[in-house]
Amino acid sequence: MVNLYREDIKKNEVLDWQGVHLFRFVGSSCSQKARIVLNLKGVDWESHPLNFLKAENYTPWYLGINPRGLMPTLVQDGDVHIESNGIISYLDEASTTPRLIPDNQNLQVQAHLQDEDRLHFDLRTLAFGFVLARFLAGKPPEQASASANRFKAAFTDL
Ligand SMILES: N[C@@H](CCC(=O)N[C@@H](CS)C(=O)NCC(=O)O)C(=O)O
Repeated sequence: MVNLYREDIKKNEVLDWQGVHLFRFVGSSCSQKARIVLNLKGVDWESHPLNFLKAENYTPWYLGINPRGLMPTLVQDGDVHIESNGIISYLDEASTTPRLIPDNQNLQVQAHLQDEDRLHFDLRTLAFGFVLARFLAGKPPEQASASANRFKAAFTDL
């Protein structure tokens, strides 16, 4: 679990937020994991959608909350948590019903989550370096903009 130090949070207003808040992008698998667990656990949470196609995760405002500029970020009663696998493990421990990671399988599950995190990092490199870069940039300007719009439409907030 990565729980940021309060003095590292430059956007101090989130330190006063009450309840559960999730910064997320609709097409982000890491955000989806957190959303699935929040909903399975029946947590009442507030959604803060960010659009990474508009680089909203790299604004000074968001970087002041999550210096890595990645999603998801969970804010609970002013505490800021990053890293999706830490977030889902934390949420599972915070309320015991339903228990999604049984105690007697926790070590194995954490090992699988670590593998998944490493795999995700590799996939991100490939996706950003080859798929998205080609998709959005390697075309004539008019086509690039049409493609970008189609890509954006595919990720229209659900
Ligand atoms: N290890 C991090 C990875 C987070 C991550 O890479 N999130 C992606 C979405 S799945 C993201 O924010 N990408 C935006 C970017 O790389 O600019 C976690 O599990 O939370």
